[in-house]
Amino acid sequence: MKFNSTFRNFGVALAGLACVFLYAPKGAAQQNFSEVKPSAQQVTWQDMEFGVLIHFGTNTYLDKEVGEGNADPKVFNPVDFDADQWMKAIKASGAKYVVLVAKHHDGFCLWPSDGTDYSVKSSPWKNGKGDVVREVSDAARKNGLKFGVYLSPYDRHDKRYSGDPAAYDNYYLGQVDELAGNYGELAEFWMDGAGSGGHPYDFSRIIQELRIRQPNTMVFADTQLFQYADIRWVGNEDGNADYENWNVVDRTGYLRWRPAEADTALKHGHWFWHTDSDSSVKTLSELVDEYNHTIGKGAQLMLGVAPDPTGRVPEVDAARLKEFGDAIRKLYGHNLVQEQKGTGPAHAALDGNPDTFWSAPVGSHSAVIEVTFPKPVTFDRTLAMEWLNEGQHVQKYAIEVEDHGTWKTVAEGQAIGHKKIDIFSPVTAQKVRLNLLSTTSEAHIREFQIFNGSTAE
Ligand code: FUL
Repeated sequence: MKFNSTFRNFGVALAGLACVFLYAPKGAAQQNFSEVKPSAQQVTWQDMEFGVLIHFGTNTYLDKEVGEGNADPKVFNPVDFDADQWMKAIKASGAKYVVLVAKHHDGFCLWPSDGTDYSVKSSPWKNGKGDVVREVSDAARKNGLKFGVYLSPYDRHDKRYSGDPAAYDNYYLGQVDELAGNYGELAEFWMDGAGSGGHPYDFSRIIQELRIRQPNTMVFADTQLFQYADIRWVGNEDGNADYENWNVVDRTGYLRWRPAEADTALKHGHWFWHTDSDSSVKTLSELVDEYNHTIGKGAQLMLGVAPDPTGRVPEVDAARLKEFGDAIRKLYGHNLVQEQKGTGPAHAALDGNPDTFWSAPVGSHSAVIEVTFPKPVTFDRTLAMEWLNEGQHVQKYAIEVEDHGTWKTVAEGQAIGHKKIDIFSPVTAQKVRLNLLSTTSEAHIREFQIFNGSTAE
């Protein structure tokens, strides 16, 4: 079931302007789109590229997507709960971190929160002594995955939510303290309030508290959180950043670096497990397309995984996650620049190492990265990455191949950003180039890679 995700309202102007644009809200210093830079935390987060969002709770037992908040906690009883099995299944997909829905809109808490009894402590699971957040955070780190939480501000169970918003803020703040204080470093903190448009929250106090405990966490935003969040919603739940993806956006009058996150479920149309879950899993080719249209468009992919009522990731899902990880490793694991010994003067962009970058001459507004192979190679896609620490500078580029002495364009675009994958009909050439046609200042390119997906698929 699709639940009012449009609430996250994407009505904020994208700041992808193909020119240097001076911007100044009344009384503020002028801002320049091309000079806004990411924080160190945002750079680290963007490098993770791929996370998994886990939905599990009383909904899992009641065939529901969004509970009304009146489910009996006694229904929650995962008799075969195995967080390690979840993490192994997720790790195989290539994800770098997990975000656990610690409380969804139904208000049921997966940890023994002090502020309510509506939690695992009122369930028969482990005689009320269990803590899903503890087990998942431990298992994630043990399996080399970073950990984060989703704590829904919208709460359909707690009476204070509609009866006394200020008291509810205190309750919510207490939960932020528990999650931010007791489960180690949180890579991301989702405050997704889908369905609570218009409810007054004291977000400035809540965020201030969160930042004290978790200074490096990345806050995922809702419209009411534009001022505070570090990340923006991509605008749909279809696994598709279907526009030129600029990292700098207008946040109610101020330009900010707000990278896009594209959340989409492994299942068609639902985040929680349902009785028909085995048949709704996305196909491998749908998932690969989603990868290309999210990570391949410089956005973070946040894929939804739903453990079943026994407390395990279903075998069908685990198998698809592994197939997906294998397919991506195969598709993007054979960079022809390395394998076929392509060379060119922009060595640091051609070395297969995203930790090094090549810079165009200082002050330049265009540049070319050329690769020459010892003999012609066939390929159908390229991957480019900008070094973003100093901002996003490429504003127009083309992928070109040499054909009997003339350069022919096989793909073109505007934004490169963190990563850009361009896919086209297979072409055979000995010389290939990334032609940076327009850059706001000198370009910094981490990688230019070339692949033949037609043999990998
Ligand atoms: C949405 C929620 O309403 C869905 O239930 C789900 O949690 C998704 C990830 O975010 O806004």
